[in-house]
Amino acid sequence: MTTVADIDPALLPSDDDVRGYEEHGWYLSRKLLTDAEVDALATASEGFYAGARSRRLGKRPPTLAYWEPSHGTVQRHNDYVHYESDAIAAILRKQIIGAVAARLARAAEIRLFQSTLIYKPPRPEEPTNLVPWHFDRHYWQTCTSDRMLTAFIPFHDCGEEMGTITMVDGSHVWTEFGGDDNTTRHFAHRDAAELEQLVHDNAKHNGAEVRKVPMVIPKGHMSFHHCRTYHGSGANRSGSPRRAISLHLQDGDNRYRVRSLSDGTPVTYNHDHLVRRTPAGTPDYSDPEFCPVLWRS
Ligand SMILES: O=C(O)CCC(=O)C(=O)O
Ligand SMILES: [Fe+2]
Repeated sequence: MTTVADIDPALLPSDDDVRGYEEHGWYLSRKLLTDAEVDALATASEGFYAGARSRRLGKRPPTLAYWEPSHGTVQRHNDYVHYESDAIAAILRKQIIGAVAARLARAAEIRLFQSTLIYKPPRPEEPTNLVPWHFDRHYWQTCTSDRMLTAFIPFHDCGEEMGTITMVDGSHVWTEFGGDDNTTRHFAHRDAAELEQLVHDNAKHNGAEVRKVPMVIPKGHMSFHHCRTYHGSGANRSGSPRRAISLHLQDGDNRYRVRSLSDGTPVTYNHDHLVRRTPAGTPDYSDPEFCPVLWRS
């Protein structure tokens, strides 16, 4: 663990940037990774797709996203890539990423929560490339924290033509309207038109407009979004694959909590099938094997 002294302060969000994040629900970082580090992520991801693993998950939890070559030319999602690839984890654990997140969330500690390797093939008509509007807190209902956040880390310059991640500005402060049991279901299993309507209904309910802001991310930079910020992304109209990692982060205070659907069915997160237990017998979201500390100030 390193300390504030080892961090270049020029790479951290300024006080104004932190206020901007609190107002808008997203933040575009400075250049946090060198070109060599970004290239190493791309190379490691190619190895991963070809089958290389440092270790494998002991079991497949029920809603694991896990692309395999037999799935073909669809959009690829691979959860727990920080667990299965040491080469990728080494870069995701770079101190500055956790330090930036800590400032944005005003947290003393940041732990990794999840990481997903993503690949959007350069196929403009590919329907699975579309990421419908959603916010990540819906998938994390068994978490106590409302301060969790995500870093979206492309492996190249990433702009609109590639179908970059797009934020609905300021939507993280909206009061939710029309939330139901379905919100826990991953966007890949939901109707995009219905989710588009839901975002407009929520804006209206809050007397707000839907302002969509595509994150134009230069190589080595990354965008951060609050766990209640609506976001999504469109087609990859460029001639190259859009490669990225979504690095989901939790503040040090985050813990497991019991949640149930309206019919009483317990909500689970994939971690609940993998992580160690706390002395109270609940899933431990600070299990260092799956949720390592990235930053502590
Ligand atoms: O791949 C994208 O464009 C969106 C990824 C996403 O939903 C996230 O980073 O939370
Ligand atoms: Fe997301």
